[in-house]
Amino acid sequence: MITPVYAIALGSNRPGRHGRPEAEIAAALAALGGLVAVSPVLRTSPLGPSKRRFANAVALVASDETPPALLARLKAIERDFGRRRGRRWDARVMDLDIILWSQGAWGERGLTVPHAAFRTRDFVLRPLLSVAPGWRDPVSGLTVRHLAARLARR
Ligand code: PH2
Ligand code: MG
Ligand code: MG
Repeated sequence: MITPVYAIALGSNRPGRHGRPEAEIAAALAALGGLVAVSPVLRTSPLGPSKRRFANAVALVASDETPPALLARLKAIERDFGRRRGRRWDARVMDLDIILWSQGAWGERGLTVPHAAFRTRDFVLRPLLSVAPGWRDPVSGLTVRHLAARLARR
């Protein structure tokens, strides 16, 4: 059987032990493993209360893990990278979010895949567009290309 693929969004706006946010992203990609494709790393303006700019990227990762199992591994990587608990949307060394799963939608155990907000986030859609333009969102029925064009028009 073909291994399922996840689209994972990476974000960093605090330096950590690997260095600047771009270096944190590179180290997190290595920690993820199973890389099928990686977008360029973009510098983006913060959405929300944090004042520091972000480095953002999207990776396609091949994995047999269920969404909750992958989420637990992502949280462990975030902790290992020095992410602190605290205010929601505070500056963070590493944020790893599950955006899409090739097996479709998941909505159990407090985890929603596709990511509930990815359709309106430029810092997710732009890097996602560069690695998976034809991926169809199972909820809206629209491709990433269509979602990105729609957001750019707003
Ligand atoms: N992540 C957030 C909130 N705001 N802004 C940018 N530019 N990039 C992010 O990754 C980001 C954000 C919460 O996870
Ligand atoms: Mg996030
Ligand atoms: Mg997150």
